[in-house]
Amino acid sequence: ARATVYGYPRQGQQRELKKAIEGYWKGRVTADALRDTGAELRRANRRRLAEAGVHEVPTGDFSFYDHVLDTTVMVGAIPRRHREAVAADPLDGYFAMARGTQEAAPLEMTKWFDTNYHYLVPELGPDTVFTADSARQVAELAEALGEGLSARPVLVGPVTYLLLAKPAPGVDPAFEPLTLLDRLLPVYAEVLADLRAAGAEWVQLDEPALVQDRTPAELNAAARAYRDLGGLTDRPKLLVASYFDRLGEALPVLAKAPVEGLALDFTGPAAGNLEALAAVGGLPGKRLVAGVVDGRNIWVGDLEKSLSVLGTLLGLADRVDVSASCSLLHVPLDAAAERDVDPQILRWLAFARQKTAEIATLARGLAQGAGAISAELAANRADLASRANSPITRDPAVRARAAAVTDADGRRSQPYAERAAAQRAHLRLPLLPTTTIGSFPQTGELRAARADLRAGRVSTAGYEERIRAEIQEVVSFQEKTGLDVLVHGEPERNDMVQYFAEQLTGYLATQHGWVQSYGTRYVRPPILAGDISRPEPMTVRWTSYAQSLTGRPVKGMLTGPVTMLAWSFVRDDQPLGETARQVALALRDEVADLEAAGTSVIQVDEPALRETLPLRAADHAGYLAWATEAFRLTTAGVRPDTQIHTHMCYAEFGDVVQAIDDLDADVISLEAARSHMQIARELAGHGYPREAGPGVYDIHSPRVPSAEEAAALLRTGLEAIPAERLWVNPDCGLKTRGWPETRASLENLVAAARTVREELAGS
Ligand code: THG
Ligand code: ZN
Repeated sequence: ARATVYGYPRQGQQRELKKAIEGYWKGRVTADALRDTGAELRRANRRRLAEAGVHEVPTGDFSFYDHVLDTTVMVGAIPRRHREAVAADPLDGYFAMARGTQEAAPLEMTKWFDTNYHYLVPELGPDTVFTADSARQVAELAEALGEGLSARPVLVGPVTYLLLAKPAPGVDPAFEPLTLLDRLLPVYAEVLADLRAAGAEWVQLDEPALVQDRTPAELNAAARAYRDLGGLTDRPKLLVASYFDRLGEALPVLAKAPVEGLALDFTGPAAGNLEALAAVGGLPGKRLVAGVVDGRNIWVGDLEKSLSVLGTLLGLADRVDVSASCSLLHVPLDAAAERDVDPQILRWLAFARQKTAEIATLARGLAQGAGAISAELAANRADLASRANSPITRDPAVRARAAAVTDADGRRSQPYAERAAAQRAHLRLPLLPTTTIGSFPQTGELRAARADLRAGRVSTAGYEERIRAEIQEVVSFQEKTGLDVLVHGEPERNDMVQYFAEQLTGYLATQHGWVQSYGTRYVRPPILAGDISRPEPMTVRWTSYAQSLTGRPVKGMLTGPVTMLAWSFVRDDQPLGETARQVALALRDEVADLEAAGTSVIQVDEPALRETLPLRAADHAGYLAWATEAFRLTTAGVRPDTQIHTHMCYAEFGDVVQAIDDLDADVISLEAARSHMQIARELAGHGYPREAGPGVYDIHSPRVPSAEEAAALLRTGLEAIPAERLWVNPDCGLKTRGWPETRASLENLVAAARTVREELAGS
């Protein structure tokens, strides 16, 4: 058995890649220097992998921005508006597609399946002409072969590429990119021939789109694709890889295809692949690459359990190799770099480097028997026992409280209609009340103040003085502008998850645990390591301070339990719902403290509610049940006259409208400006009974909407939602905006509300 992986983190231990690329954009780094940095990072990764005992290293997984964009280049599907730039300078043209230029908009970005990585969406149409450009893949293979390594190029497969694409601008929105398959396959054939000529024995084609629910036509397309590619004579051996979930009805399709190997995920929701594989009679005559090490979470795996799965698989294929469930792109580089993590806890953690070692150990155990890895198995057993028996993962008080939760804890004390009347009497807001989503511009000075605090250049008292001054400014601006429900502006918060994670017991922060979010942007997801409790209030001080400055209501601002989980590494030793419940109970106490401190409006943001939806429809109900329970547990303990808000963005919500309804929040604000209030119509169509604020100001660009434009969107909103239940707000928080456009936009937003109120009064 051999050890292999499908991909490795690209950034380097000090995020050298980010620095080089952003330096190149600023003109401080030459193209040659950037290419050298890339080559050096690839060489270092290959060396790491080989030293850890990986027998077959991946190539082509590296990227200066995104591997789907690299595939777009490989198949020549450059959008028309970028062709000139790409022809003039391929590197600058590549970044132009990723980031846009004055003249040409970038490709749209969206989530890579249910990970927190974002890819650039290919734009295709009936006129798309594909042409093969295998240069990058060939060159990166040559680098590895030149070092005497056994290497396997990794490509996004043709079916997944087309299923991830969307109709190009100007193309009929009903156009289905998959209809281009027959045109795309010859291009893949050419790339495969080039890679064979360059010395590839195997090529991996990634088809994660096949783990989603697929129509018979889509499954037929997959069958055709691999019949055609398998039937080529001038090609390397083909390994078709799937990950993130079980293959389901696509498993028999791929098992029958004339390819030499399949790579399957056997972790988490994909564990069902084991039984399904036995049910189709295994993969006689084929190579199976078994993803038994969780490639997207950060826990040390159970080696004995994995070895037993591998043993079962031995009987189901011609040859079994060992890998992670997916590319290691989705985990940080090296747990050993964490200096501030309790050494006890550090033993529970495996980042990319540690996972690679696990894979190599398992391959050795599979090839030579468990006896050959007895020392590793013993150490692993001790690490797992340390985690299972630690007071960190077993806090009796937290467990007792979670076990005592009843349905009543998740129910408001009065039905919506009654509480709405109580809230109206208590808050006395005008028709079409105006508000913002929570954050105000995070200026360079604020970030510098935080850096100064961390570095000890400023005292805590000095820092807090600075935060209070900022809150004062934000509150006075909102009063002057005439907003109705104010916010404190969140100047004290870095990231909306990290801020809370730092204050909750059981949560762990990392120093170097960067994971690519998109392009040169990274996040450092905190780790839900133990049972969660809240030693003291987290936000009350700042909200109360803001409230002390004004007679208007100030909204309390919290990040909801589902988003806390979605943007963290989660526990794998208990169901997600249980972790969500613990987080919810901690947040419930914060809600109670805010209310007790005189906060009448409390917003609990859940931007990740939609994006966390499982890949398979069969799993949706189970997810939505714990997700809504956690939100309700967070919010339902308040008085009837306390108004609960929530906010969602980043997604189309059409398929979770019922879940949004089930949250039973009094008011929801949603991203809507770019889709011209589509969500307002969807809520109305569903019969949504509560208040809503579909955004009338698109905060994703510095453009200032005119008052007339915002008023027009409001009038559109009024066609779906009656005035008594319509709020006026931007699409999302203002953290990334500058002050000048924020000022002008909010003034226009308030003017629009006033205009439409007058129209309503006069009609
Ligand atoms: N917080 C967390 N996860 C997220 C988002 C978030 N996932 C989804 C989405 N939002 C991702 N969006 C971004 C936006 C900006 C950046 C990263 C992800 C970013 N990162 C800085 C960088 O790489 O330079 C580093 C920021 C830092 O210092 O922490 O700009 O809002 N948790
Ligand atoms: Zn938002």
